[in-house]
Parts: sequence; C-alpha cells; structure tokens
Amino acid sequence: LASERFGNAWMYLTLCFRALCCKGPPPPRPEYDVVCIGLTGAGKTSLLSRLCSEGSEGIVPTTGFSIKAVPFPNAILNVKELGGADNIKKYWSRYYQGSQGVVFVLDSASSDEDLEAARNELHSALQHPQLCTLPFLILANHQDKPAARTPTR
Ligand SMILES: Nc1nc2c(ncn2[C@@H]2O[C@H](COP(=O)(O)OP(=O)(O)O)[C@@H](O)[C@H]2O)c(=O)[nH]1
Ligand SMILES: [Mg+2]
Repeated sequence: LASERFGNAWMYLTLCFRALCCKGPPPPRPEYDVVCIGLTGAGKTSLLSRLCSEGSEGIVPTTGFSIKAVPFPNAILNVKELGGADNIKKYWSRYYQGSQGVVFVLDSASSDEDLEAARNELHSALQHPQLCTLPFLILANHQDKPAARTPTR
C-alpha cells in the first residue's frame, strides 16, 4: 500500500512538473517605437503614467525627453515623450528617426492661442517626412474640463 501511494504521488509530481516546465516561456511580445509629442501641459506624461498603471502624483514638466515601456497584452510600446517647452520643440524632429507610430496629445480646454500653437505643431508633425506615413493618434485631452472643445468645435 505504501509503495502504491508513493507511486501515485510520484506520478502526480511528474505531471505537475511537466505542466509547469514543458510549456516553455510565453512567446515574446513584439515591441514598437512610438513618439509622443504635444505642447507642455497637454498631458503626455499623465497619459503614459496612466497606461503604465502608475499614480499621477509628482508629475513635473518633462525637460528633454523620457522613454517609457508601455505594456499591452499583445505588444509593448516603447514611447518616447518629447518635452513640449519652446526651447525643446525645435529639436523634436531629431528624435523622429526610427519611430513606428505617433501620439499627439493636445489640451482641448486651452486658450485659442495655445490651441492654434498646437495646431501648427500638429500640422508640421503630420507633414514631416519621417512621420507622415506612420499610424498617427491625436488625443484631445482634458475632456473633463468645461472649456473642452468637442471634436467638431
Ligand atoms: N483636468 C485634467 N488635468 C490633466 C489632464 N491630463 C493632464 N492633466 C494635468 O495637466 C498637468 C500637465 O500634465 P503633464 O502630463 O505633465 O503634461 P505634459 O507636459 O504634456 O507631459 C498636470 O498637472 C496633470 O495632472 C486631463 O485630462 N484633465
Ligand atoms: Mg511631460
């Protein structure tokens, strides 16, 4: 009886070991390089922090640029956020090389003047030879504010 029990336990352990170890590692998720642009305060860092399930406390204006790996179930996006300050915007295009997608974030509750500035930046990004053929997402952020424009306005 004891040896029968031992045999059953051994078989069970073998099955568990096979189930755990013979599956092999999960297939690697493809990675894509994405550039995230928009004026300062549009909400680029907040968006990326939210997508990475991080808190939004302590977000400070991005000087220069930062890179975040944003995990999705079927892919990982390596998103490069380019700071939106005037002295950094002029260097955006230097960081476009190798991008496979673009996210443009805008503050839809900002002043007409700032919205116009965002429109100009958006248009030059859309026309840039390294970006014009890429998938392009425009995120009209700050939709919770009463002054937010709708897509048609
Ligand atoms: N009310 C509101 N505030 C936001 C939204 N997105 C970002 N913010 C705030 O706007 C400020 C600038 O955000 P940040 O992510 O640093 O903008 P960035 O300069 O584009 O990276 C922060 O205080 C955020 O908490 C939004 O959709 N609604
Ligand atoms: Mg930022």
